Amino acid sequence: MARNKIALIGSGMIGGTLAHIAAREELGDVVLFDIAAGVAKGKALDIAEASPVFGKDSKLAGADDYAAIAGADVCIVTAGVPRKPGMSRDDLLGINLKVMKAVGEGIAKHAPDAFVICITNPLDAMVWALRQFSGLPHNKVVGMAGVLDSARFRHFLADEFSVSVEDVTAFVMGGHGDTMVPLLRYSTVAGIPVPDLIAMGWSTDAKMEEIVKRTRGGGGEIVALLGTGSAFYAPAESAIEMATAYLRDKKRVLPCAAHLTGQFGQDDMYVGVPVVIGAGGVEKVVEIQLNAEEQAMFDVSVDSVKGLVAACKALDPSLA
Ligand code: A3D
Repeated sequence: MARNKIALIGSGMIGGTLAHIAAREELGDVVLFDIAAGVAKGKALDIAEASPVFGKDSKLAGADDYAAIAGADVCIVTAGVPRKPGMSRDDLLGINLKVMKAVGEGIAKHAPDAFVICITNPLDAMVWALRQFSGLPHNKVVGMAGVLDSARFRHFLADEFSVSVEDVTAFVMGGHGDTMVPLLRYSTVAGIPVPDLIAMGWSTDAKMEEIVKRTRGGGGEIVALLGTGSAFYAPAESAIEMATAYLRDKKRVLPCAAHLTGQFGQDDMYVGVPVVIGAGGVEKVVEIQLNAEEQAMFDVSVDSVKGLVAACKALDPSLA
C-alpha cells in the first residue's frame, strides 16, 4: 500500500515540529515547503538523519516549488508570520492574507484532493480566505485552533483537579481569539460534568473563572514568555491529531474551525465548533445545544471573526 503524503506549507517553528511528529508517528512521507528553501531542506535533512535513531521509515524532503506537494493527501498550512509580544493575532491579517492567496493557488494546482488544515493566524479568517483562494470543497478545508484551545483548557482543569489529562474532556468554541468560548458545562472528568465537580467541592466557581480566562489568553501567555514567536509544540500536536483522524478515518469528534451553513445561526462562516473528522474530511458539524449565556458569548466571538472576514474582503476585492 502506498504511503500517505503529508505536505507542510511553512517550515518554521510549527512546520518543523509537525515534520518531526509526522515522521516519528510514521504518518506518511513528508514534504516541507517554504519560501526559505534552505530552512525547508535543512529541517527535512535533519529529521531524516534522526530517523535511523528513532527507527521509522518516512521519507522527508524540503522544497520551495509547489510542484513538490503534488498528490499530497494532507496539507498543513503554517506559512506566514506569527505574532510578537504586544501584537494581537488580528495584526497579522494583512501580511498573512497575501500568503494565503499564494498557498491557496499552489494547493489548488498541485494537491486539489488534499485535506487541508490551516493554522496560520488570524485563524478563522485565514481558513475562510484559504478556502476561497483554493476553491477546494468546504469539507476538505478546516482550521486548527479548537483542539489547541481545548488542550490548554484540559491541561488547566487536570492540574486543578489533580487528575490525569487523559480523563479530562473539554472543549472551546468560537473564534480563535480572546472572545473564544470555553464551555464548562460540556467539560468533564471521566464523564462527570465540571458543575457537578464544583458541587462536590472539588473546586470553586471563582477558580473555574480563572481557568476560563487563562485559556482565553493561553496563546498570549506563551508569546509573552518566549519573547519571540508563538506556541509551536501544542499547535503541532493538535494538527497532527486532526490529520490522523482524516488519514485513519477515525471519526474523531474535535473542535475545529469548520464551514457553517446555517448551524448555530451562522452562514458561510468558518468558526470553531465540534465536528466529526473522518475519511470524508469534515463529515458532520455537531450542533450542540447552547444555553442563552453560551449562545451570547458565541455570537460575540463570531462577530469578531465577521469583522476580520470583512477586512479580508476590503483588502482583496477578489474575495468580496
Ligand atoms: P514561523 O516559525 O515564523 O514559520 C512561518 C514560516 O512561514 C516561515 O518559515 C516563513 O519563511 C514561511 N513563509 C512565509 N511566507 C510564506 C509563503 N508565502 N509561502 C511559504 N512559506 C512562507 O511561525 P510559526 O510556525 O510559529 O507559526 C506559523 C503561523 O501559525 C503563524 O501565523 C502563527 O500566528 C500561527 N499560529 C496559530 C495557532 C493557532 O492555534 C491557530 C497557534 C500558534 C501559531
